Amino acid sequence: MTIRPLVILPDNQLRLRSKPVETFDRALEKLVEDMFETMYDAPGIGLAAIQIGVPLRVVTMDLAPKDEPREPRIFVNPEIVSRSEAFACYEEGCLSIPDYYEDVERPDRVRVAYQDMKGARHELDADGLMATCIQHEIDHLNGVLFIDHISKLKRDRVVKKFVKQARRDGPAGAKPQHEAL
Ligand code: GNR
Ligand code: NI
Repeated sequence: MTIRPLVILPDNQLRLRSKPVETFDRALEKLVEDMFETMYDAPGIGLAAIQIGVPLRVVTMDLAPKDEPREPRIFVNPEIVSRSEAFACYEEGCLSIPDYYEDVERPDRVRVAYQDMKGARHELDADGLMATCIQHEIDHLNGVLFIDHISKLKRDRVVKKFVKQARRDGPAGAKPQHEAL
């Protein structure tokens, strides 16, 4: 198991449409293990594979409160099959847009179809934080970020800030991982 570097705004990988998983093999298990290790380390409540640079339709999630037993969930090829008419507002954040939080409105409840690690099909009704999180993650699989759901003024401001930061940091890999080296 490996903690993998997170893909951060404005990296164009975040705009890719991830491909469906077709083979439920050991490589998929390894990907999911790395996703959980990276997500728990961050820490985050959800992760899409593209956030570690893998353009496959795989999502990990754990909504258990800190200090409670872990409740790891895996969604392979998740799809929203129905949405409530009612909307709810949650303050969202994203591991690919560190330290930025903003209110986002989304359908309050969704029904999600997905596959498990063996390829078996399931459906799940999600509400509350789970509904917010699974919609945020499915957006990632389609190259959509939560800042796409906020005002253009706020979005432009946060993108500009991350573009500047990326210029200061230089191209990824141009620098040793540890400043001391
Ligand atoms: O850790 C995360 N918290 C969060 C809070 C509110 C709404 C969505 C999320 S998902 C986020 C992790 C992440 O970036 N997943 O893609
Ligand atoms: Ni995110």
